[in-house]
Amino acid sequence: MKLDAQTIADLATHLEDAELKAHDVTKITDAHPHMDWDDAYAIQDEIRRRKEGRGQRTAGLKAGLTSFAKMKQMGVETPVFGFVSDYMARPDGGEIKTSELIHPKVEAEICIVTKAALRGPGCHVGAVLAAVDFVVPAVEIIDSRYRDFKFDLKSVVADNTSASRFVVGSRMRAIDGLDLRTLGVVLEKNGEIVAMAAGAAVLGNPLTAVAMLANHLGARGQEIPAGTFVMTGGVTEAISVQAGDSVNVRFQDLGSVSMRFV
Ligand code: 0L1
Ligand code: MG
Repeated sequence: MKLDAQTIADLATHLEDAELKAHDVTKITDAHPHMDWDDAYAIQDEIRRRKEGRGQRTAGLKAGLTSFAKMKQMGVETPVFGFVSDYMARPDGGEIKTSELIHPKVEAEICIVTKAALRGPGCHVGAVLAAVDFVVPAVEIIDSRYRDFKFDLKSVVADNTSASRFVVGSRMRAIDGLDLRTLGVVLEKNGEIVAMAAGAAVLGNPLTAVAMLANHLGARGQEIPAGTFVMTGGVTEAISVQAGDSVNVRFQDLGSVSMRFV
């Protein structure tokens, strides 16, 4: 690690303030060009500790930048990992206040809930298949705290991978009988189709993102506990939204997830 404990704490306050007060900041690597990946995840961990210290429960884990479209959109090749908190959840069909956000975008995500713990190294799709309790659809609303989306990956990791809001669908399905690779997703904004993809867009199989998350945590002496909601990453590029927009995402075999931005 290159940053000391005080700098990590200060940067966590800086980025969480930006999230909670919905104001943008410049990327933190401008002032800390030598920070490394451990520093970036330590800042994210500190943000999580602060939220949990205030009684906000961690509602799930997320993988981001896992689809080819999203990697191309952001010009990156590595997935990143973060978390979502309970206060970020919004009901299916509900409203999302844009006044609480900076420049939101939506992502359609195939998600799972685990029934057994997953721990790397060596976690693979077979182990994930055995540990899936059920599959659910969701839409993640990401909201990078960085001005004009000018960031690099370490800055994004420290900023909890732009996590901001999420909406989980109401239909859950057992994994046997579903092929997540061929599961089609159609994203509509204001009644028009703006993006579509199949699950294979996420690293060939969304479950690969779960295995990568388990291996990432395993390298840090952690695991994905049983009963964890895991978001595997947007299947398409992220779509910008603003007040007045409505979004409806149709997931083959999993129903629809919708929301209105007000
Ligand atoms: O969920 C994600 O794909 C993370 C995205 C992080 C970068 C961004 O804000 O687009
Ligand atoms: Mg996402």
